[in-house]
Amino acid sequence: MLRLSGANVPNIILALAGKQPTPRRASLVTFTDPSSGAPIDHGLALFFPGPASFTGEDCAEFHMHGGSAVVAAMIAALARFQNTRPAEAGEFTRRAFENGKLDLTEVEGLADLVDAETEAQRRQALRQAEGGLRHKAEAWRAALLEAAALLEAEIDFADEADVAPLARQKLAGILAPVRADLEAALAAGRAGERLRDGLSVVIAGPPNVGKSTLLNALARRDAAIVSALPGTTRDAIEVRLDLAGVPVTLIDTAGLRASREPIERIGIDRARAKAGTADLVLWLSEAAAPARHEFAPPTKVWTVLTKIDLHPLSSPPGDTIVLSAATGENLDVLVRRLVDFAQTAIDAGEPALITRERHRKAFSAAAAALQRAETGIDGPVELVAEELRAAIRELEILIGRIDVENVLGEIFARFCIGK
Ligand SMILES: Nc1nc2c(ncn2[C@@H]2O[C@H](COP(=O)(O)OP(=O)(O)OP(=O)(O)O)[C@@H](O)[C@H]2O)c(=O)[nH]1
Ligand SMILES: [Mg+2]
Repeated sequence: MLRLSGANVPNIILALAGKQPTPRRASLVTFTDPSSGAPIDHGLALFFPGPASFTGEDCAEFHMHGGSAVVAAMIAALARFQNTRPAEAGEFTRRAFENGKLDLTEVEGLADLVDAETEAQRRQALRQAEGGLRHKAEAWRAALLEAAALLEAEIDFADEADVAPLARQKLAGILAPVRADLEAALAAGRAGERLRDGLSVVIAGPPNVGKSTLLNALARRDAAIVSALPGTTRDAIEVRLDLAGVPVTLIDTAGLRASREPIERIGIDRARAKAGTADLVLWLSEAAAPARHEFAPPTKVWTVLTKIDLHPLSSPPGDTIVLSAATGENLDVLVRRLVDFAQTAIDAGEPALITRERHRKAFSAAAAALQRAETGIDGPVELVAEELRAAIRELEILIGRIDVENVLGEIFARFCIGK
């Protein structure tokens, strides 16, 4: 499918498809090369007149048979029109943003929807792409603008003594609920960001205990080399898992031991670094030779004893997990606990509003400004007004009304061409 946007679209449809299709209806047409009059293909043409289109401009879609020669002929025909060029990555979405069809949080939601790997990610992204965050932010902004208007009235009528106390009371009644909403979203923790980014679980332990065997068993494929030689794994090996809708990166690492071998030592350093930033470390050692781990809080560590087919344990200590990656015994116990862990990590009670660090910054700066406004509410009116303006400004940065240039490039570059 070829997608077009811009003022030239009606001319191009007419020239290539021979007619102007009814808006938003698929029409069967013969695509023709305007320079030679020769047919290129039969297909469907759709016309979406602006401003009621995705980008807000006139848009078209040409659905053709997907052979590369067909597409090349269509692109060659298009290239002969003036002021027509291939889109850049994310350019359709960028135009939609610039034409006010989407706000910045909806653009981010759309980017996340395109990237979503799991059901839970898809639901979160769709909610945001449909304006879940935008509508809240706009409601807060409207309330704060109303509060600002009350303050303006007070500044204007400063000599009429009865305006002030009433207005201040009303003002506090507007600010407090907005701040409460912002703080509730902040208090929900990083669940939204965690779901967006996924969790990382590192498999660590001494050499030869079955780390790579466990990774392969959980990934259900031979992602890592397994051998009876200690020190087989050097580089960190990552596989993506979908644990009940939560994306999890499972990372197999080099066995930790004192080694003189320079390459192995690099691998061991990497293993420690990965474990240090992981959401969870699975510390593996053999049931026949349990080993202590070396990690300190806040690193979260689960102890796993392996190869219980060789060394059955009747009563494993505490909440130690005992399993055999080779026979699969108790693998289901580990998977259940991992699913619980993943779900707890992303469960904020209700759908998360904050899905990026950028949102978190805006929320906490706005909440802090409102807090200062409330504290000083009986003080000089100009100071209260200043804090209110700061809070409004943060919400406007959030929805992309102001101060967006520095984030736009980064966001749109991550879209693919045609989006
Ligand atoms: N019997 C038995 N053998 C296992 C089990 N898990 C792994 N092994 C064997 O133990 C040896 C080492 O397994 P790996 O998965 O390569 O161990 P590793 O911890 O990744 O080792 P390094 O990468 O060297 O640190 C291989 O011969 C595996 O077949 C198990 O649960 N039971
Ligand atoms: Mg290994």
